[in-house]
Amino acid sequence: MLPRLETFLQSLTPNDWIAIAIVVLLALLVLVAAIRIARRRRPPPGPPVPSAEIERELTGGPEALPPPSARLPPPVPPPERVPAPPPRPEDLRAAREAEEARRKEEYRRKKEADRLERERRQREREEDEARAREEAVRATREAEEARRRDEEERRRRAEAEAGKTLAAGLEKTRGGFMARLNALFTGGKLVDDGVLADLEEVLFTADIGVRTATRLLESARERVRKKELADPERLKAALREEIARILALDGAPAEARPLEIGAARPWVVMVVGVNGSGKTTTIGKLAAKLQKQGRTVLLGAGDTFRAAAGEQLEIWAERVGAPVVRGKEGSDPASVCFEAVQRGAQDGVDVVLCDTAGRLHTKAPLMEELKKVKRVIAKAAEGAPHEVLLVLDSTNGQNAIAQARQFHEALGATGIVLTKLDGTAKGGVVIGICDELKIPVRYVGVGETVGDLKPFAPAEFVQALFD
Ligand SMILES: Nc1nc2c(ncn2[C@@H]2O[C@H](COP(=O)(O)OP(=O)(O)OP(=O)(O)O)[C@@H](O)[C@H]2O)c(=O)[nH]1
Ligand SMILES: [Mg+2]
Repeated sequence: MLPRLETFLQSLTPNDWIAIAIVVLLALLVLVAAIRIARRRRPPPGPPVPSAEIERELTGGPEALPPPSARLPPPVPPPERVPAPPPRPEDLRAAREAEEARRKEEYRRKKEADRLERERRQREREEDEARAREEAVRATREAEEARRRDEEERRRRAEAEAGKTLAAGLEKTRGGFMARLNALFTGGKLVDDGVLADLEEVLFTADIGVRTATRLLESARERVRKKELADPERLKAALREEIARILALDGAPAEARPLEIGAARPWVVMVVGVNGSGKTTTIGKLAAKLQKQGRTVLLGAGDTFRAAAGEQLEIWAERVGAPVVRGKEGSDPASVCFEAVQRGAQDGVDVVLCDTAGRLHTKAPLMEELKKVKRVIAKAAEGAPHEVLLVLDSTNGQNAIAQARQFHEALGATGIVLTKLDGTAKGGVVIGICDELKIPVRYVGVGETVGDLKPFAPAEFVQALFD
């Protein structure tokens, strides 16, 4: 074999060798080109290939991989473009119809959605309107209720301010003593001894006091005897006249004589009476009245017997907006009144109303204590007290007359307030008081509210009793 190869090699001409060299060179070039193509088509990077392996691949080592052309998948030829066949007219029509149907459906759905939305909005609007209507109805109802409450409150306040009428306050007396008196004069019966005996009984049980009852009866008897009054109506008129005369203190004007505020400042009013007769309440009502007339008022809490008395006066003071001078519980009532008058003078107040106790905690008798208060007040301001107002509870009937006498003797009352006429049938007591004491009744109390203190006008009083 070798000798043959030798002879073959020797037989080669230089041109053959050149040809062989060219062939080898070409082969090498093809190999390099193949490697490059293989690299370009390599799959996405995987785990790094060890450099030794690459070496092997290049050098064609013992485990040389098959040529790259063999390892790589053959390149995918681009899809061959098949020209679409021209659409058929029926397909075109079907597509158009389908598109149209789709649009119609879409339109229908949109319309339906719009309709539902419109309905929803309408419903909401209606609900809103119904709510607004309900709200308006409620607001109107509430406004109406508030208006009615306001009106009721105003009416109540106006009523309280105006108070009961005298006739309403005298309702019980009219139904008691006066009803019995009036009954004597009905039926057209001529006045005889029988009628006079009945009149006597009515008068003596009418809480007007024995003295006054006797006076009225004697006057009636006298006129019947003189044949002046055989007609019961005339007897009634004569009685009415006589009562009016007594209430007007025998000749004084029949108009009201309420508290008069003189020139002195402060004008000091000392209010006295037994416990529970209505002193503190009367002071409150009076303060309201005076303030309404434009007077400035100061209250002196001279009832130091119990704390509640001072508090009660303070409540009234607050209600009418008047200042109050208070002492400690148990302190000397005279010194509290003194301080009140002094404060009134310093502050330029028009009227000082001094409350006093109806019962005392000291051993001193009430009258002595009140006399002392009066004396001390006199030291605080010249001429004071300018009025000693005696408050009498009409429900006490004839006892009120006895009290009036006692207080008047001790303190020299200058005016009387007869309270609680609304709660008693013993209103006739006022006739006895006027007849016996000849002190003007300034006011009558016909209830507990601020307007229930009425100036006492004899003519009006008689009318309220008889008519
Ligand atoms: N119905 C009615 N009650 C009245 C009247 N005046 C006073 N009262 C009531 O009588 C009660 C006693 O009244 P007060 O003012 O506390 O009597 P007071 O004289 O100050 O009594 P003391 O402080 O205890 O001495 C209270 O409940 C008042 O509301 C009136 O004219 N009519
Ligand atoms: Mg009191």
